[in-house]
Amino acid sequence: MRVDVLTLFPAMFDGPLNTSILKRAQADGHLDAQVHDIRAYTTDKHHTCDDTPFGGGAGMVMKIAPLAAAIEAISATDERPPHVIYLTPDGTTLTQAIAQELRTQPRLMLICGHYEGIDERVRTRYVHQELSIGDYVLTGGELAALVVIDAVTRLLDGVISADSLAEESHSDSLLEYPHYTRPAVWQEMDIPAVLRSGDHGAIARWRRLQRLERTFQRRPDLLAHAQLDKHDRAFLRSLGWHDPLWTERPPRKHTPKPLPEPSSARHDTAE
Ligand code: 6GU
Repeated sequence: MRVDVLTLFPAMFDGPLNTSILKRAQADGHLDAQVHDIRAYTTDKHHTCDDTPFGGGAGMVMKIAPLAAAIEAISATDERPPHVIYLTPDGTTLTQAIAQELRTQPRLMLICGHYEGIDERVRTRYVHQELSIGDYVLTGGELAALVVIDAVTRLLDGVISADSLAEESHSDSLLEYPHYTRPAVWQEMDIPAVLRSGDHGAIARWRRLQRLERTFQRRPDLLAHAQLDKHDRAFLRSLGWHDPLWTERPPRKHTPKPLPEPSSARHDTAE
């Protein structure tokens, strides 16, 4: 996947893109990340990228010309048209499902806003999708763009083992089970005995129940989207969960149907 980032602060990407999995994904050819300085697309001698808002008000707005020139010039460097995303606190909140959708795009272009935002006409003309990373305000879109790059890159084929992705939090709307490694006893704290039993069936059942219990305790809202079988549901009900599919019916009373009248009786009163 190719990702072009448009920013006024390219240095913010240096550390994250050159560390750990994002670094390896690029070295292995899964990710081609290119960070572009919007200021390089200005034409005035002061390299102006912002201006005061029409109508007045606080703060500055990112000018249309440098951004539009950057979007068009960078788009044209590859025959694949990019899926253009603007990072903004008023966008759709990023979820694992959105990351899964973005993973299928051959090319993304991430536009990072600063100041009070960008000229609305850039959004109207060029932007396909607007994303936020949560309900709080950052100084700009750069950290959000890095969050998108990280969440999507780890889903690209070959970047992370399929096993690691299978049971992680949010992949199936359940949180993860707790993990332990050696030593088995640390400062008198033991690990759950079942994990040392060698009984793989029992371990899998324990982990499933841990995932269900954690999700119920910490993020009960997620349970509405999870695939739950009847055993999962019974366990969650035992914890106090209100099962939307469970209706406690009073035992049905057996009321015998009245016997049909003899046909002769009906014929007799027919006229
Ligand atoms: Cl995408 N940008 C800014 N400036 N703040 C944010 C955000 C984005 N997402 C959450 N807060």
